[in-house]
Amino acid sequence: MKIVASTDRAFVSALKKVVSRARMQGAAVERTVRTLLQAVERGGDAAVLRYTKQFDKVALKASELKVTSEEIKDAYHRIRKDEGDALRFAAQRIAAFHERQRTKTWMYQDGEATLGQVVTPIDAVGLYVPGGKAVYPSTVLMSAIPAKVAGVSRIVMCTPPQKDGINPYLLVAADIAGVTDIFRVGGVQAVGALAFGTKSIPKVDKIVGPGNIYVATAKRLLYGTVGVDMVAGPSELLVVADGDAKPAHVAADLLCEAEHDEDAQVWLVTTSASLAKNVGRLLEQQLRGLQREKIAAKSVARHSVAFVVTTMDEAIEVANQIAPEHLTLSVDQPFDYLEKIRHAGALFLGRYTPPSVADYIAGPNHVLPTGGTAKFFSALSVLDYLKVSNIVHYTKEELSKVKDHLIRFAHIEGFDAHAKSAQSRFA
Ligand code: HSO
Repeated sequence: MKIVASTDRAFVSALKKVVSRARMQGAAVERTVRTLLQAVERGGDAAVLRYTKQFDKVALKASELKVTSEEIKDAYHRIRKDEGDALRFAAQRIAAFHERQRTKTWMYQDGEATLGQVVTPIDAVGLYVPGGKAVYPSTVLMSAIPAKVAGVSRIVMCTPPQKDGINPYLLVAADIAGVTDIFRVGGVQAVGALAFGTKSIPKVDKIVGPGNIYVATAKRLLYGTVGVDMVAGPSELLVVADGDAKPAHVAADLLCEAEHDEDAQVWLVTTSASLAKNVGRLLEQQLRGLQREKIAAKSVARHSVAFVVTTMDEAIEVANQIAPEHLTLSVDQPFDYLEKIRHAGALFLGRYTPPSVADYIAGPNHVLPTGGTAKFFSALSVLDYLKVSNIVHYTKEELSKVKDHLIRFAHIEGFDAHAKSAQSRFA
């Protein structure tokens, strides 16, 4: 791990590099994705099947795209009971947390009118579930349960076909979470099918979920045709730690995110130079023997940085500039700093909150903004699956009281018809 102190000349440029870390983009990728989306829009199932054969090397018929209820039942037999219990425990925690996010319909009468907002769920959503280097049943729960809590009636999941069938944990998680339809289709063809609809795959109103650069680009290009959630990139963790933090715990936490992806980014900001040194040493030690050692080692070698600063306020300023996906605050009184932290997808407070507890079983959502987008995006939530319609009601007396302002405003904009729509009621 590279260590830079705020007294070093290299500090500013090292921090700048992290702050302006690359977001997923690319003109060539965009051209390819546009072509594929157009083909799916025009060709429907035939195009989906053609690309599934070309990219996933799996030849399917249209009738095989949908996962059957027998396959889902069978998945329960392919996992152990204690594993099923862990999925159910997580699901119940996630549901309980997200229940609290539900917003309500409200109305008020202020003597001038009756006004309010009616909250309704989106009718149909599509969840994209990647099937590549790692499978994430936890992400199925995190994406589907808030939709269920919001009251979405059709929750469609798409995941790439695998030669040996779909991972049973994904199917069980989808079933527990209340997913209504599962299709074995991935990549741009899945995103296109969900956006446009095909004979076999229903059109949805919003597409949610992480994916590779092609999937992310497809979602970005379809923004407006359908709703999309945030564009999430490789995982990130920033640990802010004082000198009393345990280096072994900090190193272990950093590896939680590093093991996701070679492009995952982990950083430490600390007031203790010796902590930084020890964490660097332990990272190398703890890496050894991990199942995903190669991936974690590449992530650490390529991206990890420890910033050594002089005060906790400085540490938090660095954190706010980085706006990380995950921020761990390893200090004794973490709540004292809460007001100062402005940009982070999720905050893990204190010495006993490893990122992994929130990845799986704490309850809050782990689909979080990355790449510094925590400055304007939020964690996935029930609100992503709801929409709001404004309510306006005037009686004759109420309208009569305010109509002159309305008419004047309409004339300011040169809109006669607007003025007359109010005047005509009093002619
Ligand atoms: N850290 C990931 C979520 C995850 N971790 C799933 C393990 N499985 C992004 O928040």
